[in-house]
Amino acid sequence: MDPTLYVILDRVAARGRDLDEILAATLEGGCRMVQLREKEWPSGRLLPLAERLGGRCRRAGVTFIVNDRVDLAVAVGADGVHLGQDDLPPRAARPLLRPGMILGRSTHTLVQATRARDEAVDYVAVGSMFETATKPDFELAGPDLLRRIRPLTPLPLVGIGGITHANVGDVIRAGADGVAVISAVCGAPDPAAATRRLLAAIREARDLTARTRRL
Ligand code: TZP
Ligand code: MG
Repeated sequence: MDPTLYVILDRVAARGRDLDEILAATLEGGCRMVQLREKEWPSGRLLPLAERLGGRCRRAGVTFIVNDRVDLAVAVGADGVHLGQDDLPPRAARPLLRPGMILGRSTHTLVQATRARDEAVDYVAVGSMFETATKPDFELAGPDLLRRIRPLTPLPLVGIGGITHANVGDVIRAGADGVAVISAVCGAPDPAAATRRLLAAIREARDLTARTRRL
């Protein structure tokens, strides 16, 4: 699992554009971890799309995660599932997963992040980093929450919410191992170029953080 740039494919955010094409473009741009997020379609309709996108990720050696739906993640042989605070708690979901499957958890507070750590999840998403139109009921946490969670766990921390190439540095400098984005890639006119630009900004922030630490 390399969560440096974790691209979430969301049909609504893609506004009618084909998710297969966006996936191909973001893989071309260098993304190594992908999530399928579908809030409306019933499982039967979603299954073929999840199989197709998951198959493409598998062939590329890229981690493929399904949002919300443990059953679908298992059914399509995904690498893992991502669960929010209103989904199955990790202690209920873990026994349903195949051994070795990744379980990610969304958190918005220090208490939730501490609980996720104690529930043996594999990575913790922290958000929302900034204001976002993608999730109208977002809770604004800011990079400062991530900075406060950082010393509490060695688990990979992934910032999420309103992240663009212009502000991603703030999230990395706060201690994130990576960032998850929806609109910055799914809504971009050129998703491959957007992926490359985000990765370049992440690398720059990491280099700067490493240099600062050595001083
Ligand atoms: N969880 C917290 S903020 C958010 C989710 C799913 C939305 C992220 O979307 P975007 O477009 O990258 O702001
Ligand atoms: Mg959810």
